[in-house]
Amino acid sequence: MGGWTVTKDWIATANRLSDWSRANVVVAGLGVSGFAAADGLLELGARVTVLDDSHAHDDKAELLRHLDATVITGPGSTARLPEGTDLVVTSPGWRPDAPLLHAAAEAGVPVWGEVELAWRMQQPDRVVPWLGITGTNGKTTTTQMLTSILTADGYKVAEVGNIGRPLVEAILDDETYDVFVVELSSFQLHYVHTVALHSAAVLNIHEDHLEWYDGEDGYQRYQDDKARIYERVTHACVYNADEPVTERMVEEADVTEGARAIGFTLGTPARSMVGIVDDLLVDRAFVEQRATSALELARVSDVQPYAPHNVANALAAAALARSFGVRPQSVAQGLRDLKLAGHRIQQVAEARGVRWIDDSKATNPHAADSAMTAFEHFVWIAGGQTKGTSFDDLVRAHHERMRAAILFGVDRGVIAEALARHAPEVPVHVLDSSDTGVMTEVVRLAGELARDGDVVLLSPGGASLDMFDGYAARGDAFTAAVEEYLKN
Ligand code: UMA
Repeated sequence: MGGWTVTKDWIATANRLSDWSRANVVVAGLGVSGFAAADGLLELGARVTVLDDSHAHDDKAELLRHLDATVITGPGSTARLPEGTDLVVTSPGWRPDAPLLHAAAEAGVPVWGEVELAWRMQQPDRVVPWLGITGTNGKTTTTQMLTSILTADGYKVAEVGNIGRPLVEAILDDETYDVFVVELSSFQLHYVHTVALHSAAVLNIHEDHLEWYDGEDGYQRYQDDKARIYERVTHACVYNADEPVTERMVEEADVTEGARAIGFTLGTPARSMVGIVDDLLVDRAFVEQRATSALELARVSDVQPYAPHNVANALAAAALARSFGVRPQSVAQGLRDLKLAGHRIQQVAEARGVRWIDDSKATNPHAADSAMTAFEHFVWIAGGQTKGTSFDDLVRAHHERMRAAILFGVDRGVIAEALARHAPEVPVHVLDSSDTGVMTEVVRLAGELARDGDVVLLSPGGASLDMFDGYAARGDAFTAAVEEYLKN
């Protein structure tokens, strides 16, 4: 046996063909991405130690132990970095100042995310192009739109990343894919170093996740992480022409030579953009004579559910698809075929002149803003974990059409204060119970407050984990309560 050791240079270029047998790799977290990362590293032949502060995933721990990983779980397990660690692969939810990651940084040990690991793990003879999407809101919808468009064009697509399926899992899959559609969160992008996407889009940038990005420069660091998606892009950097900050990100990115900047806009597109002309989505970026011609991609009415922000999402998806060579008619087909997952401005009932809308997926004020823009008069149901965000702009923009507000969940006070400041005329009902059954009371109150022609809008503006297992569970609780209420 040769006497070589794992060096930083080795890690900087390590890939699937490298000899991983001497690499001591710590996987931080045993959630969805941690499990996939550990599985992938074991497949590479690395010496794997997995650490997690909770016992929540002890079933997975057992599985990995059978595959020869060392797994330590429970409180205190992640307090220090094991001696001799060459590389840490972290889960996205871990902040860089978590003691383990801080210790790695102090010791000069590289920290990758699961996305970076997946990039290195690709088969050199079947490298699959990645089309990436980030932004504060609309990531999941746009990811689904793009998947549907590519599928309509005949491609075999893996939909991966923040949307729920780890990239490493798709890399290890026996199936071969033509293309990966990757939803990327700012957390994931923070821990990416060499990934070079075929094309990438930043949809929009608004305050979110200030619990991860705390401190005075937190919002700037959030934006900086989002901008990392454009680094090394080989074909197209898609930006939101209606949000100049995203264009600046492209200008400042170190892209691969030949990569183009492509804008999307809800207005008439200039050259090298996609946008709207009359009631059509048109392409002035991927056409032969860009100076003069515009190519029809779809009708605005092909976008579902219809709302201006969804048309913007569709344009971004179309730009990414076109950068990959998708035929124009497949854009319309893909948008029409799309069946969006629930809880996004989803009508769950209409009775006695009132429409009941579940927008539980709105976990920050900007997402709630999109929903409110779509309705004339509404009773607003809000609450949950507000993550340090401000509701002032949201309330200022919409209070005149707000019939009443019903607040619940851990940060109800934050929203109540914004309403008191900017909308003292709006009746506000604050429910203090933290029992999930509070939804019954929320719906009963909303039913009493709504007038003929109103919408009752659950668009919480906060995350759901204070009371529910996720935004879907919160939306389901709402729907169940509405159905029960309407029976009476
Ligand atoms: N843990 C510790 N110590 C810490 C922090 C966490 O031990 O200091 C452990 C936890 O006990 C837990 C594990 O780490 O067992 C959790 O890791 P994680 O929070 O990174 O979650 P995963 O299960 O790996 O899921 C992640 C994404 N989660 C987050 O970014 C918070 C999922 O996005 C993603 O679908 C999945 O990887 C696959 O890529 C979810 C999400 O909420 C949907 N994303 C945020 C959003 O969309 O707003 C960014």
